Amino acid sequence: MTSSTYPQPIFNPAVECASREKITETQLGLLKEQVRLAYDKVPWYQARFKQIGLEPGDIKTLADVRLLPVTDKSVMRETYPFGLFAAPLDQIVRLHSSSGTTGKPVVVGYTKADIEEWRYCIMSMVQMAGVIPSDRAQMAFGYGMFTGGFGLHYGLEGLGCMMIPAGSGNTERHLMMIEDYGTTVLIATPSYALHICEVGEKLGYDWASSTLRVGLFGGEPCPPKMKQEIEQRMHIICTDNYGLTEVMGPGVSGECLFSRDHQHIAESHFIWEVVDPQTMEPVTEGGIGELVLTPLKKQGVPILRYRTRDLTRVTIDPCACGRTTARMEKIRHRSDDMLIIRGTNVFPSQFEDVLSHIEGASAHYRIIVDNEGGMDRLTLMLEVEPAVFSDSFTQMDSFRALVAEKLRSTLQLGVVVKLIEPHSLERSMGKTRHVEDLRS
Ligand code: DLL
Repeated sequence: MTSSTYPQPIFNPAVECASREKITETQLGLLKEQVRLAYDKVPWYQARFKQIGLEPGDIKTLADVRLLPVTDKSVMRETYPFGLFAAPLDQIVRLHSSSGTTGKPVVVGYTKADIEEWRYCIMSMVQMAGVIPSDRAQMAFGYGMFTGGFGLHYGLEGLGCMMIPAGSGNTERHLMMIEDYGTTVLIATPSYALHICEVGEKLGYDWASSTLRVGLFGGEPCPPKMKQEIEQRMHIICTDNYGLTEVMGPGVSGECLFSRDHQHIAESHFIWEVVDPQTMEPVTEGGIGELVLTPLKKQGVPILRYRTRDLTRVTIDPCACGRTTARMEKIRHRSDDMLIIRGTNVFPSQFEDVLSHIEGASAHYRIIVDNEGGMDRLTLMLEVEPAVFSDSFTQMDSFRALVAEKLRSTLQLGVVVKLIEPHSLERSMGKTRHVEDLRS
């Protein structure tokens, strides 16, 4: 933390430091309006309400949110492209979408008022990360249907920052811009930030004397080891920011500089629930479960109880920064990225946990799942740190055996470990896919 980053005023203290009672009261008022809007303007919701025998007037307390129908990706696909829109299309000023692994993308539309609310959420989020109006912010997300580029762009510009809309890709040009324009804030996925860091190092760029001081990262998990590595190698503060297209985009939650493994949820705009993904029942307070979000101010596409599939836990304990908003733990995995290997459940984040404790293992790896002779097989392609990569077969083989053994004891499964040269895996400009499942 540097003195130029903190202390930073809280963007809207009346909202971000409100009492729990006030937060609840405000959320309930907004929830009632959203429910009414969804019921009156979206036939899909009205039909669901009737099916389950619910009237908008039945929502009397915040806990009644649990009575509402849930929405998930399959609903978005079923109603593709505009079936969930509440506003007439001539009031929609922007579309964004997110691609899934199968079928049509999810499409969302924003009215002018939605775009304003989104800008507000980003402004308060980036200020929480230590961004100040005099910052120069360089965008490394793409400006396309992905919400990351435009979403963060307008919020940062709204705060008064100098936006540098470089877009994704062309790493050497990014480095040149950081150097020539005195960039202070970089916006990217954490894996692309690490790539920019590595390319810079290779070209002799001196990160210690760079103007860059804050990373606004997100769009994919940023495991603690990766965060630490980026902070140390790039000499910046790396903040993790979360969001998803269906409920808005980035701006749902962000990191303050006091609670580095949590993110404050924008409770002025979202109701959160943490539920057991199997039963949809709330988990016990502070337990891990699936995050379900209900946006509170959407005019274009109101969404009730969106199942994010992201697993986390949420606390409402006070934060040292002074904000009273609930904080969610960093997302480490999704309920739908669980692999079932020979009957055993495996999450990619378990690999990360193991690798983060092995000196010499880099943050770059791929997990390949295939099937040989009817048996599922897990293979880990792991880039090793330059210091470990050597010509000595014995040295490399004992490192490989160590990784395999640690994985076996955590996963209770045998993993074929292949060590590969530093920088040999393809780097992604956007979200990195760590798993390749070749079974289907
Ligand atoms: O990734 C929105 C975003 C853009 C957030 C830029 C932050 C910065 P989608 O493409 O719809 O939207 O993907 C949403 O990405 O459900 C998570 O699984 C994952 N995700 C997003 N941010 C994080 C994060 C954007 N900070 C999906 N940590 C979500 C972990 C994240 N996972």
